[in-house]
Amino acid sequence: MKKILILNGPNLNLLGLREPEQYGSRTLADVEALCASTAARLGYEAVCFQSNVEGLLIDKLHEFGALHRAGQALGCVFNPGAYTHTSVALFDAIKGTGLPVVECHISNVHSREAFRHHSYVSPAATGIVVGFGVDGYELAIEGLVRKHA
Ligand code: CA2
Repeated sequence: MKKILILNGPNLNLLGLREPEQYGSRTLADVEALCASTAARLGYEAVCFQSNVEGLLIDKLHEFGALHRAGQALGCVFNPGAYTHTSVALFDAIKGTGLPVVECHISNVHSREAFRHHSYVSPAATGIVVGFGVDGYELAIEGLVRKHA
């Protein structure tokens, strides 16, 4: 069964524990369970990874880039958290691996502070899902499968 990487960046381990008005009440474990069941329904295996360390996110993109080239991974749903707005290194990693990446944000970043309006990741992404809450992860998996299966 082909894999789909569900990659979450800094502070997303706090989901459901703080700021429920912004990010809802579901935890990261809930998000990962939703992704696992969505992927399974579509015939894929979700592999979930969260890190607060930029380099570990890059290493995971490299690992799945290699799996993608070997025909063992379809792509990635990636919420880069605040690194979205700062990280040229994540842009380079996505471009460099050729892994299809759907960028996913729980909140509508465009209705928030100006510093959240720019994404270094978006130009390298195959698609973007923004502002649908945690349900956006399900939409992102479905979009990845429709576009790349
Ligand atoms: O809306 C999103 O998914 C974000 O990627 C979330 C990031 C934020 O920096 C981006 O601009 C938009 C923040 C993730 C932190 O999540 C927390 C969850 C609960 C409590 C505190 C932080």
